[in-house]
Amino acid sequence: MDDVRSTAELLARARRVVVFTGAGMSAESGVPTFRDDLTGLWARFDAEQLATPEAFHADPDLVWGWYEWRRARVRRAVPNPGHLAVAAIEARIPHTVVITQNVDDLHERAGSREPVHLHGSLFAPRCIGAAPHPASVGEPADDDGGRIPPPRCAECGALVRPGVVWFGEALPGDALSAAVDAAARCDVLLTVGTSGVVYPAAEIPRVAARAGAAVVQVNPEPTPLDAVCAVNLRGTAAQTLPALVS
Ligand code: BJW
Repeated sequence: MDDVRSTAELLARARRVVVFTGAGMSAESGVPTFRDDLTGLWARFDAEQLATPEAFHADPDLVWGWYEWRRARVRRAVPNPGHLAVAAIEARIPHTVVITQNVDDLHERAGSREPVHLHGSLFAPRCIGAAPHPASVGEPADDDGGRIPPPRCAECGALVRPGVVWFGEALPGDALSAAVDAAARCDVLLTVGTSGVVYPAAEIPRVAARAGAAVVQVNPEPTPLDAVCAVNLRGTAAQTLPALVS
């Protein structure tokens, strides 16, 4: 029996499933990954200048402009058959938890109920004031990533920042504990489209494996998670995931 068919059978028997996703999940929707050669964001942009709190303090207009460009790109993207297959898994297996590192909203738009966003969201900007609170901003600028001054918070006048988790920042505590809890209790964890190099998120498949779950990876390339996985399906999300629920 091939690995896709045996994984489909594993899923059909599972009672608690976690789907853990990374940037490769949305690649076939046209949203760039971070670390792929040539097309990855970090091949073209400097993470240190764009994705750290220090970068925002040093040059808020550069950082805000870059995130506005990304927000506009995601708004134009549509969920791919992989996102739809994840929502189908959820519909079939009620105790399914989708945990994503992605800051896009493609799981939600595909019908996933309440994905756990470990690294925040492009659509939840927040104020950097002393008591940080959500902030609303207007329609995204549809430009090429030039400098755009961030808006000021209507409540307290402080700068508004992207609602994502930058390097060196703690993950949202409620999201991380929900993710660890779901991973520790699942029968099957599917890890899809992540390089598995960014911590603490990369611990999630390991938590599931240590607790005895079957961990299955969907990724066209090998990753450090290969060793943790019972099955490695070497294909893309949009091609492989629909075959697991057909
Ligand atoms: C396909 C496909 C297709 C392609 N189908 N697949 C040394 C050792 C260990 C840790 C550290 C260390 N030095 C520093 C750290 C900590 C650091 C870290 O892990 N760094 C490593 C890079 C070394 N982590 C942190 O800083 C975290 N915070 C933290 O540790 O806090 C501690 C703390 C505690 C208490 C108080 C204060 C602090 C925070 C990490 C935040 C990560 N942020 C980013 C940016 C988010 C905002 C934004 O979008 O701009 O999150 S970085 C980026 O990486 C993004 C992603 O969510 C994350 C993971 O990337 P992902 O999703 O795996 O994408 P890629 O591109 O890496 O991989 C894509 C994969 O898809 C590839 O495998 C492809 O093959 C595959 N693929 N097409 C399926 N069609």
